[in-house]
Amino acid sequence: MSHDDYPTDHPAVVTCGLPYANGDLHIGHLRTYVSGDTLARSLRRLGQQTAFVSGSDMHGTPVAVNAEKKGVTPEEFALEYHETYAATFPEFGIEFDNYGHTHDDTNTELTREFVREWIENDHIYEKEIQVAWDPEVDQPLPDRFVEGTCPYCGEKARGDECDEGCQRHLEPGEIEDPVSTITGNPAEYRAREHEFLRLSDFQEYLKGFLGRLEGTDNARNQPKEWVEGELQDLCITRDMDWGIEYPGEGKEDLVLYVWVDAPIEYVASTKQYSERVGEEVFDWTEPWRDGDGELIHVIGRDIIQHHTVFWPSMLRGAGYNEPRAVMASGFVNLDGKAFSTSRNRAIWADDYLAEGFDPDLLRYYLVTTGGFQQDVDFSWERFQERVNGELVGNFGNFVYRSLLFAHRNFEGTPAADVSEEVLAEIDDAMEEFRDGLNDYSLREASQTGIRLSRFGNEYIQRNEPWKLVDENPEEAAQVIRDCVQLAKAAAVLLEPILPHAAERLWAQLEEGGSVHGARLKDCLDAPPENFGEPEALFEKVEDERVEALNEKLEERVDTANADANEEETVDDGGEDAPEAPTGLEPLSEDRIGFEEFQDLDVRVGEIELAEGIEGADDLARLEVNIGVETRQIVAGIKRLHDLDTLPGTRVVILANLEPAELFGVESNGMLLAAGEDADLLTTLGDSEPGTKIR
Ligand code: B3M
Ligand code: ZN
Repeated sequence: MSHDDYPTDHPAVVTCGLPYANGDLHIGHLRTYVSGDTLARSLRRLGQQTAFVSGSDMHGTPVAVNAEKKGVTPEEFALEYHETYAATFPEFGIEFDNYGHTHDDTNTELTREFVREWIENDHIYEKEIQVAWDPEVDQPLPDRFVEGTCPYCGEKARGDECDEGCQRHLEPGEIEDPVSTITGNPAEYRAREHEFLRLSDFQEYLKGFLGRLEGTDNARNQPKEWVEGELQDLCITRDMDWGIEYPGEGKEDLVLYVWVDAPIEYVASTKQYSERVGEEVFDWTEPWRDGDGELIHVIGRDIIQHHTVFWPSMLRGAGYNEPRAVMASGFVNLDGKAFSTSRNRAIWADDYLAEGFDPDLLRYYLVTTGGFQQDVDFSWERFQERVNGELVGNFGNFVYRSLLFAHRNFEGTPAADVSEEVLAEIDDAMEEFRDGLNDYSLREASQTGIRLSRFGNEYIQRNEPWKLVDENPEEAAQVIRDCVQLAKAAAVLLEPILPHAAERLWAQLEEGGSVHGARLKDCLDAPPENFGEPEALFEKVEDERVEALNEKLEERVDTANADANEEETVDDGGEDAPEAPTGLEPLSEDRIGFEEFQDLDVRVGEIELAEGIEGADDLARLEVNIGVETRQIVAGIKRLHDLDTLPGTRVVILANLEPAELFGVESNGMLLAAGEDADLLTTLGDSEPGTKIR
């Protein structure tokens, strides 16, 4: 079966993977949501009826573990993040038709209905399995409460996912060398009864499904190997309090595995949307169950298996429709390295907004830098380059000069017909937009407007209307008429990716209605006869700004590093990785010789002066007397210690560390301190400053 091209006559649902409500949003998260939003807006542009939905993922150990660390209930913890996410998305122009959460009544009821359907259709069985157990606290260790080694690729893994290696889902009991993340003890095993969804019932179906599935290649190809081999059944229950209770008789002590109720939120969220706008406007049952429709999932590439193996089986087992497409994006890296949220090495959504940047700039960067499946590298330099080159220099420059010329010389759109050449150019762009979308290439679709404005700039250069106004006013009118049309077409084509800028341009053209409701064919509609003086659409990002942003980032990372030791925790681009057991780093396997230790020149020092570094949130400048001399040392302790009380304190210094510059101040040595609070090391007796430590 092959699908009709977009736009189809049936309603579409675009969903985005649900963010775990367990930490702050960074631009790695935003890549999925900006892409989903751009896709939904683009489909509407084509005239496809589209609902765009998502919600917060409230359950499971990703939330429970972090709530426990913070000492609050998972519900309280998750709800707070849910509220923050719901408020943050619109700030980036990510406008869900409905944004719910997995703990609300709609999802709770619908999830239990799904499970009842599976039971009724005989896809569920019960089995005794060995679950990881922490003997010290005497409790089961589901999912992220246990860490160990992936049995498939040998990488370090979490209880239910090989997040740093092959990205596979792991079933309870599969992980090797399990260690409790609560106490750090090796886990033991206990026998427990659990419920399973028999995935083997769907094996043949899944092979056919993958053949029909549209979207990105990775989503089709990666799961092939899994469905060709033996499919393991999915344990759908957990020994936990936090989650949706299993609906079967006498099973009240079990909750559903988070990956059961999470994707069902896609359906529940659409249902809430229908209930709000009325079924005559959008009937959720049509795409999801009773009729036809297009279900498109936008996700990160780490959760392909969940969306192409588990989810279609879950849908089919309950009599629901299957997804038409899965678009799985790469991650966002920072200067070539994965984000590390625990190291504060990330660009946070809030920080970006606090800088006062136009959200469209980031949208543009995230969607058009590199292919969808590739990881995208973020650096402020590249951000500046893309913004200044393409948005300011190309698109912004073209519309500004066109509209200004039109306003000054014609008080708006000159009375003339659009030339054949320009009409053909716009037609091509519209076609490429449609094709790009049908290929699931948001980058292609989004670049069409940019290409039009590049053409427009050349067109102006070539025709030199500033000369024509005097020499041949009619021809000048023609050229400018063409340019105003190109500008309007660019607004229509770029609205999905640059909704705010498109809105500004629409207002400058004094167009009626909203650019958000425009259709592709409006690219060819005549703009208003009169409009006022335009303003620049974008601001240039200056070099000094980039320098300052880099310094801020460096400072944050330095501070975080100063608090932690050398082990690199790499985050999965999603939520924070759980801390090592008991919060302690595992002991280093690598022994060093005494000579190597002797290479370290560690000395007693006495702080003579401690002051905050202006403009740096966390850094302090210290002068430390180490007997032979007084050293200037920069340390990330500004917020952790009362600096005024420090002079006179004896501390321990690594004296032969290479000098480094932190926030413009040279640091000549390192202050030794323990833990995240930077507990300063000192001496028990009264060794004099300069005494060597051995
Ligand atoms: N909450 C986040 C992730 O693993 C997870 C997605 C659920 S989508 C149904 O990326
Ligand atoms: Zn693995």
